[in-house]
Formats: sequence, structure tokens, C-alpha cells
Amino acid sequence: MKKARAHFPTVPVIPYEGPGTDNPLAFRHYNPDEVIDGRTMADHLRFSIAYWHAFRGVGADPFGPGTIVRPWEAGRDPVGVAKVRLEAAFEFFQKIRAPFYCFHDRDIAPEGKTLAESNRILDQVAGHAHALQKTTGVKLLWGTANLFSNPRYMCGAATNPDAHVFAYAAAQAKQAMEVTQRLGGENYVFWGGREGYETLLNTDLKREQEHLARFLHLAVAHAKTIGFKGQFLIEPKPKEPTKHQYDFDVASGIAFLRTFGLEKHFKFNIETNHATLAGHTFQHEIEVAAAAGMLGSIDANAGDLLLGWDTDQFNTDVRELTLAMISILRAGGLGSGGFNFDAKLRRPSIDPEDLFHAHIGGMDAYALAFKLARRILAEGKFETFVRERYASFDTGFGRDIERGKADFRSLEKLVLTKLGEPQPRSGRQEYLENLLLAYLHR
Ligand code: XUL
Ligand code: CO
Repeated sequence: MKKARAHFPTVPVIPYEGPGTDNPLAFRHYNPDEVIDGRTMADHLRFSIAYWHAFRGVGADPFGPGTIVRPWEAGRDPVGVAKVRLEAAFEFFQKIRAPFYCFHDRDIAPEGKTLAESNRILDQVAGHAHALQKTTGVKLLWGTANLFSNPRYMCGAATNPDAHVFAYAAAQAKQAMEVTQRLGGENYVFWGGREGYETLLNTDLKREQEHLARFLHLAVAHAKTIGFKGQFLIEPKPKEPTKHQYDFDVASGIAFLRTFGLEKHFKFNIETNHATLAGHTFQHEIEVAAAAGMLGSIDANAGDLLLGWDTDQFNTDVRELTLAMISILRAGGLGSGGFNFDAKLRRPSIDPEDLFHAHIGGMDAYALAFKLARRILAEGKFETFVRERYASFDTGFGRDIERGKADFRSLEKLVLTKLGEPQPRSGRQEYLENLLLAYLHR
């Protein structure tokens, strides 16, 4: 392959310079080569760049068109532009030192006039991505199909009232999964897109949920047919674009998967901004997934709680990330998942350098949170507190309750004859919050 010209000529490979540096284009906490417990930080954190935001985001919003103009977008042949864009992207992945990227089919390759043409274009552009993966060592964390932008999906894809659209979506997902497999994708994501509804006046909710489950069963079957071993992930979101999305949050996602016998095949891709839109904290969603053994991957971002929509911002809230990281590490990590920056530049952040500042902040915040969470878990103060709080279930009648050896009658007898009134114990929330603060600001 001919040597690609530099698309970010003013920015070097971002060095790690430590917390004391004044260099805005250096990492303070993310040291990808640092070995911790026998694995590099790059390996622990498995950072990924979201192609749709970093390389297709132009800063458009409902009040105006894009503000971000990249030089590689200038060509007239869309397939040629797609390839040069990929080269710019891989240069960025390397300079920002992210080992992974993620994409929707339509992010990397333009849609053709027919499905056959779209498939051909995608195959061709994916071939270029494959070559770039090989020369750079950057890998695909996950792929997915965009089943929400094209007007044909205005009433949903798998939940569309028209079986024709369901069939089209199935065909598109098939191709996206096969391309993901060819590129060595470690996971495949199903985000609901327009799988939800605006009004029940025109919607058969039960039938739509059954169709969504059927679609996922077909995906599971196809993965088996082609030997795709990547992990399937559901990405819950409560609203936006539709008023009510079927994959509302992790808890409703678990119920849905179990109802339709899909739970063995899926884990969750949890997005911070989606958690808060559902009225949950990021950590809550992680804990709910972990409790079910279904924690898969993270879409790393943040919403603006004063705005209340999916603002997809880079997250530098170390407190929130440390709490999340505690839950992730306690659950044994993300396995084949990673931290994918599903986050975009603000509309006026138009310089190529802004893309670096944004990701440096996001990566540093996660790296710092990772280190803090490890220290907190190693010292075990919170764990000890929680364990002691539930200690009455470790022995005697508490253990009998947990093991199913007590019933209402035996417990009634126990209270009447022996236990009497329970002694209230403080939950010590403020003490614990101060303890956390001491870790965050040493
Ligand atoms: C939308 C969103 C998506 C998914 C992939 O809110 O998060 O970009 O991550 O389809
Ligand atoms: Co996302």
C-alpha cells in the first residue's frame, strides 16, 4: 500500500507525560504501555473510537447544518472519499493510541441505489479498512448496522409494521455482521435505533416486541451459520429517536431477552448518556447488568443533565467514572468489550486538534478512574463496610433465609419467642461519601 499522507500534520503521536505536564497534547494518566498486573493499560482499558462521531460527525443540529469541514471530505467520488476518510481515521487512531474502533455499516461506506450496490460498496471499503487494520494493528471492537437513518426505517426496522422493511433490515444486518466478522470484530451491537413507538393509536406493541425478538433470533441463527464468534450486545436507550424505545434500560432489556429465550446470546453495551436519560446513574446500569452476568461493553460518554437529551459529550467526571469503574472491576472487567467513545465534539469545536483534546480528556479521565478504582478495591474499605452490613445473613437464621430453609411460620416464631424488635443501624452514607472524596482528592 502506498504511504498515506498525513491528515493531522500538526499533531504528533500523543505521548504520556504524567500528571504534571503542561502539554495539552499529552496524556496525564493514560500510559498505554504501562504494565499493571501483567497487562498494559491499553489492554486493560481497550479504548475504542466511534467512527460515526469522530469521522462522520459534522456538528449539525436541528437548528443548522454542519460546522466541521475536514479536508478529506472534499472529493467528488463518495467511495474514494470513504477510503481517504478511513486513512485519516487510522492515522487518528494511531496518534491517539486507541487500539480499537467501532462503526455502523453506513459510516464507513456510502449507501448505493440498491441493496446489492450498497453491499458491493461496503465490501470494497471494508477491504480497505482490513488493509489499514493490518498495517496499523488497530482492531475492530464492534460493528453494527445503521437501521435508523434511511427514511425506509422511519417506523422502525425489526419493529416496522411492514414485513418488507423487516426483510430489508434483516438483509442489511446480515451483511453488516459478515463484514464485522471479516474484519475480526470482537462484538456486534444492536442498538434499537427506531425500534419503539410514538403513539399506541397506530402501534401493536406486543407484535412489535415479538418481531424484535424474532429479528434477534435470526441474527443468532445467522451467526451460527457463518461461524461468527463475536459477542452480541444490546445497547439500551429509553427514548430518542422515538418517544418510547423498547430497550428502555438494562433491567427491561434483561426481561425482554429472558421472555424470548435470548438471554444466553446477549450481553449489554451500556452507554452513560442512555443511563441518565432512563433516570439511572451510569453505575446503576453497570451493576444491574453485572448482577445478571451480562455486562458486555461501555459506550463512554456523558449527557448534560440540564438539557435532558442525548448530548453525547466526552466524560471528564472522575467521580462518576471511578464509581463505574469500581463496579466494572468488581464484575471481572468487560471481557471482549471495551470503552468506546460514543461522544462528539461540540458544534463550535471545528479544528482537527479538537478531536485530540476531546479524546485525550476522555481517555485520561477513564485511566485516572481505573487507577483510583483499583486502589479503592485493593484497600477494600467499602467492600468491608458492605459485607459487614449484610453479615446477619452469613450465619444462623439469616443464612437459613438465604438458603431457603426458613418460612413465614418459622420466622414468625423466631421473632415472637426470641428476637423481638430489630436494632436500627446507621447506613453511614455521609461517612462513606467522605471516604470516597478522600480517595478522589489525595
Ligand atoms: C445512539 C447510539 C448509537 C449506538 C450504535 O444513541 O448510542 O450510536 O451506539 O448504534
Ligand atoms: Co451508543
